[in-house]
Parts: sequence; structure tokens; C-alpha cells
Amino acid sequence: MVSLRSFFQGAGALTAAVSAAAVSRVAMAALPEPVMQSKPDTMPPLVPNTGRPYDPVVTLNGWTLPWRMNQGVKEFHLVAEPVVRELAPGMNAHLWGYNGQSPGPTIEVVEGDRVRIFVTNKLPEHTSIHWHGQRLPNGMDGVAGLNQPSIKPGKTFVYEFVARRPGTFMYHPHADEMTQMAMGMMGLWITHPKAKHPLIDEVDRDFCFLLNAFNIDPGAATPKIMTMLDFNLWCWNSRMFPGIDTLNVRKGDKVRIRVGNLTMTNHPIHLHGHEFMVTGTDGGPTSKTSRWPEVTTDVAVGQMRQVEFLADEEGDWAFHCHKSHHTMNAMGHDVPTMIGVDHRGIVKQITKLVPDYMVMGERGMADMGEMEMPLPDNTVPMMTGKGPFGGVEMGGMFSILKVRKDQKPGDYSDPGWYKHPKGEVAFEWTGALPEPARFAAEGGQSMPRQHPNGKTTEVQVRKPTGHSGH
Ligand SMILES: [Cu+2]
Repeated sequence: MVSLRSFFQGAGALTAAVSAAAVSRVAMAALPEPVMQSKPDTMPPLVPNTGRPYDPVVTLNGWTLPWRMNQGVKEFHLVAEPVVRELAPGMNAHLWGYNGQSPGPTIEVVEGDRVRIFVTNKLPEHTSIHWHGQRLPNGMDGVAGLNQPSIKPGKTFVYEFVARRPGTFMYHPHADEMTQMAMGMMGLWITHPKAKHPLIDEVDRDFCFLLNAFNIDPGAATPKIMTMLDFNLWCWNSRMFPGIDTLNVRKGDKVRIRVGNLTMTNHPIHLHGHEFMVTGTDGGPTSKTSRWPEVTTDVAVGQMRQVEFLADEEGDWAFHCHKSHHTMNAMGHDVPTMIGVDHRGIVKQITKLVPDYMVMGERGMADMGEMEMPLPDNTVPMMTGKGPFGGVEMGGMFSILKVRKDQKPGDYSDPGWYKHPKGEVAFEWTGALPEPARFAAEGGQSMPRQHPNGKTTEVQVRKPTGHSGH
């Protein structure tokens, strides 16, 4: 087996070895050596040195699977196997994936390519691979039992088809799907256009990732596979904030981001500071007349969205799922809302019984971000991340688009925090605060109440006025 790191560093040494070997008839019959990846790093774009040329994508916290050309056929080797994936620094999950990682490697081909994928099953149970969104012969569609016998443990199957349609696709098992997808088995597939395409623009940066979710109890490492809705770890490519790499671009770059959803719920993906167009789905490129500007696009379950924008505003722009519970790490949902509850007195009484008792959420939950609460092993805080101005109180599906005028073309490295021009950061008002003025037309309703003399509930509003009362 070949490690991906040595593949990139070896400047195509693998490909050289493989093409030399491909001369012999015996070697031609042999399986391509599977390339493995042991780290969750965002690998540089894999510029094709065999086959037809294309502009490669960058998989966020992922990589593209190298291939070998065999008599005009592009051959890949996927190995389905148990893997250890670092979800974020401090938390490793025991997942199932492909070639050492979850998600598996991205597969990149060109429209019209003849493709052969060897799939070796090193899982304890049978599997198959469905090539989501592809036009292919029915027997290559990968639904175990329906289109093919399942791939038993230890066996290798071969899928062969022509990548007929350019676009953004994915792959995942279609055998004991609930278990295998809950365990992290999935990957991206990009088919690049073979020539200039009227609906597919050339871009300067092309990012892709999958939305996935796990339910792992704090302190545990293996996902609970029976969970249907109450997942607690919301990931992009099996990484969660602060473990998700930033998307680093040069000011003026045309940027494409491809997102696929293999969770059990929808994710409104939101970009700050720019507007984008949805230029494609897993059904193909959208027509020009169907496009309108958005800053959030909902990616429903089993869907893919391809968005494009001009990165023309410098800065560090938040990029995240807009469901606020999806920008949190492991948390309980059955905690009562404590905002405005006056704990004075009660706390004293409770601490007599429970000396470590701590009030949570009396002023909101922001204290959670700063709290140095003892955590079980192998987990990360619910809200975390330290920005240049303090805690960002995020988790899960959150990253940053970094736009810099001095980022070099093709440089994907993190440029550090944005240095704001003088006078362009929100600042504290230190002058006098005027009394609130009441709006003249305040009040009113669309219809009179049915029982005009009914009781009105009195609501007491407690506003924070400093901490002198504590
Ligand atoms: Cu979400």
C-alpha cells in the first residue's frame, strides 16, 4: 500500500511504477495498488499527469484518489475498511470508510472517461457502492440484491462504466445503508467537462465537501448507528469546527464550492459577505435563466448543490450551516432554558448538598464557550474556537472563507487572521445613552380580541444592569 503523503511528495513515483508495471501482461491483470491516507489534512489539488487534462478540485479535509491508466481505462482501487478519523483535535472516532479515511477519497474523472473501479471489502459485513447521480448501466448502479450480489467480506468487485455526464456526484454503500452511512462510508465524485461547456464556467478555486453527522456519546468513539434524528456531531467531511480547514482564496478569484448532503436532515449553507449562484445540482448544471443570487442555499437530504461567486471582499468571512444547533458540538437537548431565572438563594441551598453545583445558562449560553469545564476523554467543547477578538462560540458545521489580495494563485495555505483597515471594525460607544423614544404607532393588532375584558398576563422582564446585585 502507498501512503498519499509519499504519493504527493514522490512527484508521481507511484504512477511511474504503475505505468512501468502495466507493460507486463501479468501486471495488467493485477489490481492497482490502493493508495491510503492516514491524516485528515486538506491535500493540494491532484494535477492529472495521465489521462485527459482538467482543473482539479480541492476536497476540504480530504484528497483525490490517484488512478492508473490501463489501455485507455482509468482504474481506481477503493478499499472499504474500518478507519480512525480525527473529527477535531482531541477527538478520534472509530468509523468505517475507504482507503484509510472517512469520507473516502474524491474520485475525479473527465466526461467520456472509461472508468474501472475495484472495490475491496475489508469490513466485517457485506457492502456495495452506489454511484449517486451517474448515468450508467443498470447492473453497475450498486444496489445490493437489486443490481448485483453484495460484496462479501474479503472479496473484490469491479465496476465499469463511462462517465457520461459532467457534474458533482457522490458514492456510498447501498447495502445495510443505515449502518454503513452512520459509520461514515461515503465519498465525492467529480466528472469534469471534456471541453468548454456553456453552463460550466472555469473557476480559480474549486472546493468540495460532504455534509455528514454522527451520534457519538461524549467519551465514546463509535457512532450509535440506530440514531434517526438526534445526531450530536455535525460535520463537513467528517470534521467539525474547529477542525474544519478554512477556504483560502485570492481576492478576485472566481470560486466554486460543491456540497453534498448525506445526513438525515437539511442544511441551509450560508456564506457571509458575498452572494452566490447555484450553478449545479447532482442532476447537472442549472440553466442560466434559472439562477438568482443567494447567500444561503438549502441542501436537502441526498442532494448536492454547486455554488459560485466572485470573492471580491477581503476579510475572514464566516461560512456555516444556518441551523444554530448544527454549529454546536456534542450537547444535550433536554436542558431547560434558564435565561432570566434568578438563582440567588437556590444555589446556596444546592451547594450544601452538591458542592460542585454550577449555574448554567442564567445569562444565556455564551459562558459555555469560556468555561473550563472538565470534559470526558475524547470529546471537544460544545462551543469553542478562539478568534482574534475572543471566543467565537461555534462548533460543528462552521468554517471561514479567507479572502486576501496577496494570496498567491494556487496557494491554499492559511494566511492567518485578517488585518482590518483602520476604522473598519465595530467599536464601543462610550458617549451618553439617550432614553428610548416610543414609536408613535406602537401597538395595535389585526382584529379586536374576542373577550376584550379577559385577563392580561403580566410578564416581568429582568434586564441585566451590571452585577452589583449578585
Ligand atoms: Cu445543518
